[in-house]
Amino acid sequence: MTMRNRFVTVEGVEGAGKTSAVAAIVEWIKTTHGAQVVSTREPGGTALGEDLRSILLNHRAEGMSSDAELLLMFAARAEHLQRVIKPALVAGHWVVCDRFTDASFAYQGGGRGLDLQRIDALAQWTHPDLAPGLTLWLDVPVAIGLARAAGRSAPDRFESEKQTFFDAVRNTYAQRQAAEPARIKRIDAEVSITEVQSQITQVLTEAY
Ligand code: Z5A
Repeated sequence: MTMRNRFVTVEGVEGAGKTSAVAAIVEWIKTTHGAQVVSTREPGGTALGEDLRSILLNHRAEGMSSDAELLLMFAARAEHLQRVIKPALVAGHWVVCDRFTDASFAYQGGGRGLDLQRIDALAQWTHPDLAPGLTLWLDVPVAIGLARAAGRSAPDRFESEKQTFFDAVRNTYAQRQAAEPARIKRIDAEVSITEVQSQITQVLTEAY
């Protein structure tokens, strides 16, 4: 088996539990490998990326075209890769990222219905030489995720989408997991946080 890189990403629909998963992964890396970990997120992770995140998540009276949304996601990603992700990996650190390119396939491809080949072209453009070593897909039925996330704060532009949008997002994650089972590991995220964390630990232990 080829050695995995130290770039770990976490994916899932809204309310899947990515926040506590990222914390558990960071803790596992520090305890098990005693290594430095950069914990980051997309869209975001840089000053420009966080500005783009606000633009992407805030409601806009005139809406946003799906192409503009996709390109802004990849603009944020290009900055993130160059300023944060690649330098950290080159320095031998681990990088744990809350969402990455799989989210563009799931949301802009599955959710918005954009051509997956066009998304792949952008992925090849921005990171032809880098893919996550491991991706943890926290899989939860959409209704449960939405119920967990409800009432946190006023819904942003994505959170205001309908259940059918998130069903398409979830289906796309499932297709990607089926196509790349060695990289993308499904975690049953419907169970308690403790049980989710023990699955995560098991996957990490097997992978690294
Ligand atoms: N997006 C995109 O479209 N294309 C892209 O390329 C990228 C992103 C990179 C922002 O992402 C939006 O950007 C996102 C997709 C889009 N929009 N949506 N939806 P984000 O990841 O920052 O935003 P988010 O998906 O809204 O994150 P989230 O709702 O915070 O999800 P989460 O991190 O998975 O949820 P959580 O905060 O960890 O958990 C939610 C609640 O559930 C919380 O109260 C927990 O305590 C609780 N919870 C968690 N796990 C459990 C379990 N196992 N049992 C019971 N309760 C639980």
